[in-house]
Amino acid sequence: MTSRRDFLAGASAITGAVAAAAVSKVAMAALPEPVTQSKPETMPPLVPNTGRPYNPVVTLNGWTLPWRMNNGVKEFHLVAEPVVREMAPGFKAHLWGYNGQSPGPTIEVVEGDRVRIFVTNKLPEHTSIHWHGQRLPNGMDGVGGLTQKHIPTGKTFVYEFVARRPGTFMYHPHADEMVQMAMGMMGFWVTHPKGKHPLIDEVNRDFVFLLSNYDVDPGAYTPKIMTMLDFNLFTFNSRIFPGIDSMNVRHGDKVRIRIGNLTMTNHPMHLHGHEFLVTGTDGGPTPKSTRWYEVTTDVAVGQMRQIEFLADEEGDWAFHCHKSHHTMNAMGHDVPTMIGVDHRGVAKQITSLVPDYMVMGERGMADMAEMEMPLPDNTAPMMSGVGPFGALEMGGMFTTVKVRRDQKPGDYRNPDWYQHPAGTVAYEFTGTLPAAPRANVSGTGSAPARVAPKSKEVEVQIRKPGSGHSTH
Ligand SMILES: [Cu+2]
Repeated sequence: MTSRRDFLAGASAITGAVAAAAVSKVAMAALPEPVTQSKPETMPPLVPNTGRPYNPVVTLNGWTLPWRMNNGVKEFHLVAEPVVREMAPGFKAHLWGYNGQSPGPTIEVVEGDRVRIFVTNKLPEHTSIHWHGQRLPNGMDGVGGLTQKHIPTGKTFVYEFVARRPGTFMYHPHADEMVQMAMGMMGFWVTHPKGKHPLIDEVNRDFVFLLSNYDVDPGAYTPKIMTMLDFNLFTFNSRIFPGIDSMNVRHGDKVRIRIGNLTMTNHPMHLHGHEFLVTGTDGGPTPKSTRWYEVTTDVAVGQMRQIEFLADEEGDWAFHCHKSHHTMNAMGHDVPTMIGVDHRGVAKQITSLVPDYMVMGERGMADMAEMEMPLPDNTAPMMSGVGPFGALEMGGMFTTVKVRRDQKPGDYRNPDWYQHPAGTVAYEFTGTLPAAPRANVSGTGSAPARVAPKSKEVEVQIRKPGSGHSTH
């Protein structure tokens, strides 16, 4: 949770660095001072104080990289380096990133800007940066070995190009990619339109984040880089719920959320309570004739999507990946399904050998969210987060969009939980339940089944939770 003081301290630290970088003429010939940020809180938008004006974005649990103007060129300094990223309170991962954090800082420029980016490599191996989605000279495309020499450890390379196309982009290494992206090297890039654009609307709030995945064993700190598909942490900007900040907006705001996917699988991103339009991809703004309302949009690997909606329903609205395994934290997947299995006999025998033995999953997994199970030193519970009505039973790629009437324009602070008007929350029915009429339990097919001569019907014995006796 971010206090206002943290917010202001963060904002002035960043703008202070910009001001300092804009002074000395001698310094202009040298590298721009690298700016570092290691706090995991969402930093307020970086309002541009030089160059063309624009409406800045907010990076979820991240920040925007300050620049300096040098003879009309926007100069940035990225430092590729090992970082410690707090993925959620109490859980830190040793990643690789840029300028103190994974993902790296967001870069914001304006269509037509000439951009010069100094990239210093402090990693133990060579690297490069590919500017995903940009129109640029081939030699600036950042593919190690193909369009440039790799950046050796300890060296600084310079990329320079004009941001020709407005839109939603990202950056990441194109050198030992499998390892470097599995370690968290990536960042967001937004090129704002230089004036009114027929396909790019002005919005009140503009949030950005990248999807990434990691495989960190409970108790460990470093991701397993050889994992191909079976990741155990699915993140927004290298954070997992409940470590992901909410997106706080004012009732009636037009909201844009930009998402890029650098994981190993697709993520159907789902918003509750509102419909949105997909207004752009990394290919640029979508033509209006191609837009239709959705509540879920799939973001495939290596894709970016920007969605827009009118936040006109008050409340705390879930926003998450719709793959249910992606809203969970570190867990083993080789657990058998135990629903309906009667453990009682086995549990008694095991308890005599392992006194702390706990029966799991007999009634589903919801108990896990409330279980006070001892965890290894450095990990996150599989699902956690406490809401106003109890355990949220969520982890990973989950957060909320909080829509409030009293959220001031430009205020991104986290309001308290939504106060539901009386009579608008689901409630318990306390009358008597009528006996349920039973339909015929046998199904039918489109053609008669050929029944093997000796087969007989098998029905699984289910013990109802808490009922203590077996029933059909
Ligand atoms: Cu997902």
